[in-house]
Amino acid sequence: MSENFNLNKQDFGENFVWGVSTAAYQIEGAHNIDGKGESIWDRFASKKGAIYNGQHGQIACDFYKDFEKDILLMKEMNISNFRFSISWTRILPDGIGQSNKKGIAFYNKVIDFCISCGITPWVTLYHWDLPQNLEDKGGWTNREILEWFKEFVTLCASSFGDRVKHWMVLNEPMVFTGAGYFLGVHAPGRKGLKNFLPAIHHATMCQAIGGNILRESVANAVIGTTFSCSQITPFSQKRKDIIAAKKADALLNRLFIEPVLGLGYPIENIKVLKRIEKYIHTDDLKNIEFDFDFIGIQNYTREVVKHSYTVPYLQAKIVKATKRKVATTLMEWEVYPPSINAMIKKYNNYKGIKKLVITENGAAFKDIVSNEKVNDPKRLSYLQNYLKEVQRAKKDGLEVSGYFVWTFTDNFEWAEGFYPRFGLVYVDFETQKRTIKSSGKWFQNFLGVNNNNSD
Ligand code: GCO
Repeated sequence: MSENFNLNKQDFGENFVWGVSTAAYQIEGAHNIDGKGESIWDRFASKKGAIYNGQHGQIACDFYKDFEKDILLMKEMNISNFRFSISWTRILPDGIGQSNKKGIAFYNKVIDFCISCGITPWVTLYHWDLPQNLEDKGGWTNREILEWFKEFVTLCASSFGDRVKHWMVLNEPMVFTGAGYFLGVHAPGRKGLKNFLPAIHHATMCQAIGGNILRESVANAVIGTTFSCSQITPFSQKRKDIIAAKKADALLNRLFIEPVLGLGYPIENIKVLKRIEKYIHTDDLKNIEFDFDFIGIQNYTREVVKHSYTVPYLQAKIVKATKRKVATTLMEWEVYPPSINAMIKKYNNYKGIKKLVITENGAAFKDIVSNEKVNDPKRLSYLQNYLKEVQRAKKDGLEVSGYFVWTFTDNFEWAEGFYPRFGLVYVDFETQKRTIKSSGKWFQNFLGVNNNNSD
């Protein structure tokens, strides 16, 4: 178990990639500056009751204005890989058609500044901020998104591909389709299977579409895409709970990766998924496959799952960590380091995956500034214990090539607003002042042992 050995950077190997992850809407602010168009998150955040305390990302961390300050701080903290996303409406205000020079110039400045600081940019194409204009035409439920997405990716590849070599096509399709098009708790706030199923299929198609465009147009591209994943434990050893856990695993962990690998959708485990066939055109299941250079997995917690007659379609429900009385983060997610190890194992078992990178892991806890310091022992031990599990996977000979902390600075945590702070660096959102937390200082020292870069 994690306690039995010390964390040792050397054990991860010289080529292991260390970094931090962010997303455009969560940090940039400048929501309507320099020609940026409206995204579904701009619109959603303006709806009453959608976000905690009526908050929004109009300013967020002000990264748009002050990106140099944060990138310099990254450099100071020995962080050599920076994952960020491109805001679609900053470079294509209506999602399609006329591009916006100022938006493209912004990302060029960010990329060039990273490179001048010795930091490798890792770009996520889509981190949830769909153009509102495209949502008005049906968004992810409209098959035309395949064409819209092509246009967006082509512009990104031609604008940034000469310097950006590390790409991720989508961020967590399960979350943006599930929370955004089934539960309605994230933008665009739509609900039900009739939205969810087409959104799933089109997002899965876009993974491959994006991959193919990057492959054709960016020389020496290292192409990935990312998935949320959590270890699923059945509540009891009763047959019903075991079946419920299998269904949850199929939905939360397998739905988006398996079609890419040519394994199709996990319809056997989730009967209602059969209805997705309505949206599948001839050749789709062939065109949905793509040979990614790496798969990004994002793990925070595990879920305990139990049978339930009342949950439609799945007959399975999550037994909340708070109910189980286990240690949790501010998101009420269980702190459970073995989950990351189990996920590394799980994804290692797929034949078609060449490389795995942990593209997100981290925790929100209550932070208090005192004497210009933020002492955050819970986050520190969370990160250390999860990292030990990554190290253990490495020692066991499993493939895992990198680790990105979610996240660099505290930022806008979607429907939860600014309340959950995930950063290595504290942000005072009134003054935009940054204070490196003790976890951040620890990470800085850990990375400083001997500097390395991405491959
Ligand atoms: C995610 C997102 C992040 C979240 C983080 C914490 O991929 O879910 O990338 O935007 O902020 O996961 O919830």
